[in-house]
Amino acid sequence: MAPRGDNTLDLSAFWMPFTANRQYKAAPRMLVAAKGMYYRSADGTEVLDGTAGLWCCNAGHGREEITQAAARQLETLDFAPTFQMGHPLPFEFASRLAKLAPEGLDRIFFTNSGSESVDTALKIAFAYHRARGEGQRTRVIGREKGYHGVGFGGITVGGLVNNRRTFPLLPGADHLPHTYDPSRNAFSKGQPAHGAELADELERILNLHGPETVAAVIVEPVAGSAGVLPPPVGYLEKLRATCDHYGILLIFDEVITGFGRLGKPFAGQYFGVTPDLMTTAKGITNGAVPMGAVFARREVHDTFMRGPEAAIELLHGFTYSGHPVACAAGLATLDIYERDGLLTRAGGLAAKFEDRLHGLRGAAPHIVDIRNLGLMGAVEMAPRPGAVGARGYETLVKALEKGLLVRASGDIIALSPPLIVTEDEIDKLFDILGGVLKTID
Ligand code: PXG
Ligand code: PLP
Repeated sequence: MAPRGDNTLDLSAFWMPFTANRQYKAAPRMLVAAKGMYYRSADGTEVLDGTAGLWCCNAGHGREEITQAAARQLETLDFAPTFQMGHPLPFEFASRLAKLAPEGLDRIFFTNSGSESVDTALKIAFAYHRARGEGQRTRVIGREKGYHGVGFGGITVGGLVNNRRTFPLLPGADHLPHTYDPSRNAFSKGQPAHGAELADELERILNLHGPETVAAVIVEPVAGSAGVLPPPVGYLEKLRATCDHYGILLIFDEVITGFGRLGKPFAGQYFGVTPDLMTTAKGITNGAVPMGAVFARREVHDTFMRGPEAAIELLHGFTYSGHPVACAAGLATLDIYERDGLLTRAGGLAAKFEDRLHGLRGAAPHIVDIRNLGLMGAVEMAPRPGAVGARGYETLVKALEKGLLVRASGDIIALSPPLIVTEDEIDKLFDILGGVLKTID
């Protein structure tokens, strides 16, 4: 597929993120436009977006209100500092977000990405304990198979070995075991029945290190990048109870699950488990402008507000924390989410999505597991002997040829369509994917 429909584009200078650069550049796949549920590729093919971009375009593409709001904001106030200065937009946006947030998480720190949100949340956790006179709490606990972005904090608590092994990490971290257990849970619909006891491992880890040395536990309520792993029934509740018992902050990383993916604004609300800190990004602006946010329980925030009033309470922030254009895009995004009921819409589509997803079982060879919750789903294939990831990659390429964008990570195909998806489009998505999977040898 020729980029831009011609061969004049030089691909060499852009060092692509999380990409096999040489493989890609030898056979580039370019998207050049997007509207609603569809991308258009360079050769003019309409491509159904099965992944909301990279899990971020929850209201679909090219939303006029967001475009207009961002353009107007650029004309009115392109940039203004938020360090010891202010402009109205982040105050307005934070107030709006606070109304959607899980009970009590109404203090909001803006970042520019999920990775920045995660590193910000970890820093808040350390500083919070220090402000309370418990500066010895310097450890953080993540989970195997977790993905928390690519900052040093995020890879330290993350649990995907390939993202970690190359780099030095923060000291003192430890990890809960992952909850992937195909021997008991393969082809579970929704939350798996088995594995709540894996949360008891937290107690063991805390006793190994001394619970008074641990600042925070961070997990994705549903692991996304690892290939959609919903939590076992009762698991998150146990983590919450253990953290409460030892005065440890529980952080939910909702970069993917936030903004309606499970049929509630946030996964904490879906599961009825409220964290102390919540990290978000992606859907906060519908993917249109980079932005992230950390939501803090008010008591965590207020702990910082006790020193001298002239002192900066948290020595942390980004040039673009609360960027006017991002806030304008975010406010317009919330208008759409609320007007069109998108933050709860996944609830009404989840059963149809689940039916069609699990209908792939037996319809194609090599499928060893299927998992889903809300409008998140994954199909896992056994690796081809000696070629881990080949089946996943071939599925991605063939699906694209048939006009469907899916996400391949290893031999797992992940799906997370925009929350505007219709039942007919769900049918189309699975018709195409089913046809492709049949051809994968
Ligand atoms: N936390 C979680 C739970 C994420 O899913 C991040 C942090 C980092 O966000 P940024 O904005 O820094 O990328 C993420 C990002 C995939 C995929 O297909 C997942 C992400 C990003 C790109 C691809 O699995 N998640
Ligand atoms: N590096 C240098 C030299 C800087 O001056 C700054 C910000 O002023 C940064 C990094 C951090 O950039 P940002 O605030 O966009 O994260």
